[in-house]
Amino acid sequence: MADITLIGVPLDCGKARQGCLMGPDAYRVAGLQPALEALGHSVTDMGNLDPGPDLPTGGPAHLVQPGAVAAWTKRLAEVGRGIEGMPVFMGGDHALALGSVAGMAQRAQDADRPFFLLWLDAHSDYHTPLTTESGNLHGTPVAYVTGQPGFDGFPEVTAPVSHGNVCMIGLRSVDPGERDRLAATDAVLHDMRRIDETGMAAPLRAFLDLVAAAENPMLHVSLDVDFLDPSIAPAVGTTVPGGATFREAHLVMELLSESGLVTSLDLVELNPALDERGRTARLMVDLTASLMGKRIFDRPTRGYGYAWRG
Ligand code: HAR
Ligand code: MN
Ligand code: MN
Ligand code: MN
Repeated sequence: MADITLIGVPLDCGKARQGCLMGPDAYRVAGLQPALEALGHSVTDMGNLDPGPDLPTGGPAHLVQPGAVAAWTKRLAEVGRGIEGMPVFMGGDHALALGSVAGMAQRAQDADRPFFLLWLDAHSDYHTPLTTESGNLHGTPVAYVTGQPGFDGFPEVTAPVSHGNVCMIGLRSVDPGERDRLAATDAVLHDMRRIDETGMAAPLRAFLDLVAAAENPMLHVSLDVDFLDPSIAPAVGTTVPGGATFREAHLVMELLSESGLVTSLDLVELNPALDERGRTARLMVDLTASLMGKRIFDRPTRGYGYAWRG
């Protein structure tokens, strides 16, 4: 059983549209803590973090609140690096991953463990401040944590994630300004067109095999609400049609659970102001529970064992 720390991250500065600051409380109202405790985990909610004053940053004038994002990045990286057990970063928009991932990668480096990143998202979030057209820094975390230039005034990335240890699943909105740079790396990229052909299981298993082959690995999962199809998860500002279905998303979580490899998690981009009677928040809670061991049956059942890898 895991020692889970819920970290409230009411970060809403990674884009112009407001609402993600309510995310942490929406997860609390939707029962994230009791759902995880019911599975036998010990869960502590450390409340909501405060980033402190903005940091002085540079970069193009159209960047949205770079000083606030930089302050959050510093705070989250410190908290992530220091946490024991498994942190769950309850966002907040995806700009929180600049700090959560940087912190977890640093913790891995401190412990001399290889670090892997699974990015579940419609977007590749590989812009830098120099390539983003929108100026929204929630579109930049993967570039930051892999050590790309252009993040003036942001904390130095002292444990850059290697592209070959990054896997993205769910992609269906990648801007020209990020596509070629990302495709030139050795990151593992599964867009929805490929998922249509292979399903979720084969590419995810291949990545998990890669992770498992490493010595004492750490695996951070960053789950963006818009990974999911908008028909089941409307509470996000950047919906893109053609996302993961209810069953595809659960399968991903169940495979991650069975792998036993996940060491930290982001829940990002939930905008409760856009939700329908809380159903997106509840789905995200249910997916997190599946990632943490919730199953339909808790042991192999007759006729099912042929595919069982638990
Ligand atoms: N690529 C677009 C931009 O930079 C949209 C980025 C949206 N990102 C998120 N997180 N919603 O994935 O503006
Ligand atoms: Mn994202
Ligand atoms: Mn997204
Ligand atoms: Mn690289």
